Amino acid sequence: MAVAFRTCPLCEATCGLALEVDVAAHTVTKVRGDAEDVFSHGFLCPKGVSIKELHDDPDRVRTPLIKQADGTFAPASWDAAFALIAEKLPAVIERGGRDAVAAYIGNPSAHSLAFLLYGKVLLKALGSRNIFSASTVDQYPKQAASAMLFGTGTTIAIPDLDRTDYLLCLGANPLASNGSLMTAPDARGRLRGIRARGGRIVVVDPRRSRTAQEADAHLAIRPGTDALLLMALLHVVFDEGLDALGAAEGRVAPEALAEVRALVADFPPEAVAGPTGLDAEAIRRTARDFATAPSAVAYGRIGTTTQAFGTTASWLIDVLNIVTGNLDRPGGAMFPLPPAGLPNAKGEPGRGRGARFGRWASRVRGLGEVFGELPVAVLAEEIQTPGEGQVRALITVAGNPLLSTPNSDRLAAAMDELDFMVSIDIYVNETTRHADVILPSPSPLEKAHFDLVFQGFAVRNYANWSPPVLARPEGMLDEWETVLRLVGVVTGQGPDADIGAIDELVVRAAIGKEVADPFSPWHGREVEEALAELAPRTGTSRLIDLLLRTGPYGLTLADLEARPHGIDLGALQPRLHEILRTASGTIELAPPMLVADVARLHEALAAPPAELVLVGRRDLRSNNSWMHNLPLLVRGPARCTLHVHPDDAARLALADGGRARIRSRVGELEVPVEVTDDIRPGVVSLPHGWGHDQDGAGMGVARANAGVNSNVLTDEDVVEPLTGTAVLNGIPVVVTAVAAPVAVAAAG
Ligand SMILES: Nc1nc2c(c(=O)[nH]1)N[C@H]1C(S)=C(S)[C@@H](COP(=O)(O)OP(=O)(O)OC[C@H]3O[C@@H](n4cnc5c(=O)[nH]c(N)nc54)[C@H](O)[C@@H]3O)O[C@H]1N2
Ligand SMILES: Nc1nc2c(c(=O)[nH]1)N[C@H]1C(S)=C(S)[C@@H](COP(=O)(O)OP(=O)(O)OC[C@H]3O[C@@H](n4cnc5c(=O)[nH]c(N)nc54)[C@H](O)[C@@H]3O)O[C@H]1N2
Ligand code: SF4
Ligand SMILES: [Mo]
Repeated sequence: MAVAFRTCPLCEATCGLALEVDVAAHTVTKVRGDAEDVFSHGFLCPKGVSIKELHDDPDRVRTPLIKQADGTFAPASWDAAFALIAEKLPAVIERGGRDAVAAYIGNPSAHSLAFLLYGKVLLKALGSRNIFSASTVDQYPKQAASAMLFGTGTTIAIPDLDRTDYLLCLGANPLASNGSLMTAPDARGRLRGIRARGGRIVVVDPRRSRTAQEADAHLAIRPGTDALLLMALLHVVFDEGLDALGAAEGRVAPEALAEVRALVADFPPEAVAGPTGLDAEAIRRTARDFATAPSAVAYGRIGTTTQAFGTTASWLIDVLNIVTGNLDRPGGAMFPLPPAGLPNAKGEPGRGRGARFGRWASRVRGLGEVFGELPVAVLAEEIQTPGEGQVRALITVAGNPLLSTPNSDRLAAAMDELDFMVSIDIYVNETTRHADVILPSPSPLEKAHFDLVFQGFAVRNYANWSPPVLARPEGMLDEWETVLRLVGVVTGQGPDADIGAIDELVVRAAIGKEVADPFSPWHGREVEEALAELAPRTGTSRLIDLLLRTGPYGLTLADLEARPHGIDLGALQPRLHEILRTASGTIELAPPMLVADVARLHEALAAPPAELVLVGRRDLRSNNSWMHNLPLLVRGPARCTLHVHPDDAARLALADGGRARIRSRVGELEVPVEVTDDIRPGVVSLPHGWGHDQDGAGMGVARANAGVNSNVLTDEDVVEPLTGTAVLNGIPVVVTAVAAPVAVAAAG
């Protein structure tokens, strides 16, 4: 039996898989971790194993589907599907202008070569301001803060996990999530490594998460108050003279440092203890330990970004790293150097234009643009509010916004009002059931893979390319071909544009940029000659070859093809001298937008906390909303339960295993209750991505394990003001007991 090696595309950890392939049966028979993978060394999680079930899933969409008059879907040819799209989409643009077509780009697109390389070609061709993505229910606060500090939104300081002596982990649970904005296969092993070499881990989380259970200390913070805690940590660092810029010395303007020092003066531990629910002495001790550790790194994720102070908390995390001398040093927060595509490894080192936000605003609520997108929290109102620029059509790409974005019920109603919707997806699910046309993607085993994004966020520099494990079935388009056919439609070339010609334009433009860039190794070359060097490749592999050749290591795709277990490019190296792209050429330690937001923190000091708030959580065997159709991952006790502290359970008369009604401003749900002291009093937790009981979705296993959709409760009007990112943690809720039914109806 042949064994193929492939990077797992299912989360950010990028583990190497060793797959036993049965070509005749068009499947894999066994999934193991690739022991020789240069980065993951054989690590594998249950999701990686389930890639076989995903490939084999009978519910996975394998042909284009067209919605019939009775609301059901019928299989269709690609030509018929594109003919319908070419009939409907340009007509919407004709009637309502370019902004009338919105696009929503979901999370798996960050793992898809096609969407990474050609997605922006499509969005540019669309020319709509109504571009949305999962990033505004996720990491844009972190990217915005990074862009303000360092100059680009992808210049993210990553924890040097394998060398640090002290990890302060806020609002992240890498033992369940396998790490995010910190690509680190076997996060648990790497965390254990910190303690094994005598280091410390401190977790800040309203729940005693799996990561907190393995830490030296757990600070059970009140949701949404991390920025206050960080201000207090910084207060102690400055107050006790523990500050030292280290590698950042000379790259931070003295006035900016003075400004930060002045800002934190008002936030001594005693002032934040009440609002954060933490002990002032514990805060002081944490600050001292952090600042005096041989190396230390603060790291924050979902719990710090999708909350009321997302951008400000993300900023303060890096400020803490910077003023304790932990930026850009081994064991601290460092900047990866991936083999291809990272903007801070291109162009003139150390200089740039910085980031700009709010170049335009959403039509109805006036929320500002971030990285070329509008916050997805406004999507429903942009569909439902009449007037010029009203959204009348929607394209979704690898996204399930009806389970992922706030106030799902309103968005579902809005989707029903659209004139036309097309989804590129592998399932008929809660979102795509609203589409008029669904265009499938190949299974993950049928397409090439290269982590253009996540190699740039990794705790070690490496390169890895995966060719398709199985050939695409007859007639199935590759994802990039689908995208380019859509480009053809929206640029008026009709349903069967010459995608080879469009691809040629794309690669020529990319080469053109390189030859014009004095800092590119291809500067001054002839376009034709460079193009010939990439032949005979086309599509995604040609563009990756181009990015590798012009990248910092001068690799070629052939080099990677010859190394199926990847190429180790070594531990992270200091890069501060070259990564900055701010207008000043310094680290902008005190960006005006963030300094201004400190006023809100003062208000937060005085605000009375809500009696009961809702937060989310992740479970190792799930992946946002879309892997609940795989038997391997859903078996065992139901996981979509409401975690409630015993004190709250007693107060609210909730019983473990009983049911509760949970209400927010926008919606209500009935949920099973799990009483646990792993959550702090005053906080309840429900995972997102469930609620698979919608008629018209075609996911049998998921339906049998439906759970409830926590985003029925999250509020589209409550966004983090700097990026418009939805506040998904810290939602005020009211929970009441549901009386046990007197007579139990037949189980169904
Ligand atoms: N309350 C709450 N809400 C949250 C979060 C939270 O913590 N709490 N987390 C947020 C975060 S971090 C994220 S990233 C978002 C995710 O939000 P989304 O990206 O909208 O949702 P996913 O659940 O990732 O859905 C992915 C979709 O892509 C499809 N898909 C999978 N693989 C492929 C493929 O190869 N090709 C194509 N074309 N389609 C594919 C799946 O079928 C599914 O429809 O949810 C956010 N929502
Ligand atoms: N198994 C699995 N892995 C995944 C995913 C998945 O759905 N399942 N999703 C992937 C995606 S898209 C992402 S973005 C990453 C996310 O990666 P992580 O951020 O590591 O994911 P979570 O497990 O949601 O951890 C967030 C933690 O924040 C805590 N929290 C909530 N509110 C607050 C708060 O106000 N302050 C603090 N300090 N903590 C708070 C929660 O209790 C939770 O433990 O995971 C990725 N990996
Ligand atoms: S940790 Fe992530 S990348 Fe690794 S096997 Fe699991 S899902 Fe795949
Ligand atoms: Mo995410």
